[in-house]
Amino acid sequence: MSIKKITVLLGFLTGLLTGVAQASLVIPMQWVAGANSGKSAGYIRADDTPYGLMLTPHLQGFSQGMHGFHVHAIPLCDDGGRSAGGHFDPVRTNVHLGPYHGSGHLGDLPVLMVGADGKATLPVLAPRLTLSELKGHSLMIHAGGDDYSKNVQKLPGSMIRIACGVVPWH
Ligand SMILES: [Cu+2]
Ligand SMILES: [Zn+2]
Repeated sequence: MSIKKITVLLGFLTGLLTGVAQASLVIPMQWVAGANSGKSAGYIRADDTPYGLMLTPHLQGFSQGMHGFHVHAIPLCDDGGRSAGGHFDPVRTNVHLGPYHGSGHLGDLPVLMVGADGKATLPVLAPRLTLSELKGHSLMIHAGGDDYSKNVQKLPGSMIRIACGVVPWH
């Protein structure tokens, strides 16, 4: 075997091992609405924990209060976030019930809380999700809140997509 082939093989094996060992991902978030569209809104770190998927936001520039937060199905943020599709729902429940209900969208996450300084730094825990399930989808933040119910559309701004991030496959 040539040195070149061995180098390639070692690189592949190292990649495989780090892929297996990896329990954390950083997802860059971008604005998809308003004057800052396409610019960075910060990032979200995702970690597997014994209690579920922990999402730690490092975000700035948001309005104070509660913001709806979901995993959307498609790993795209174009067209004002519309290309991300609907909430990640692998077993087709077709119902929005929030992060703590076993029979709704798997992509329903706990709301993000934004402080008076416009920053979101409080981690949230999604007990039904793992990092491997998050990969290949997108994270979406909405203008308004989320009540973890079928009536979420009635909340002001709950359907408006303001920040989005594509979750890499690895
Ligand atoms: Cu959403
Ligand atoms: Zn949902």
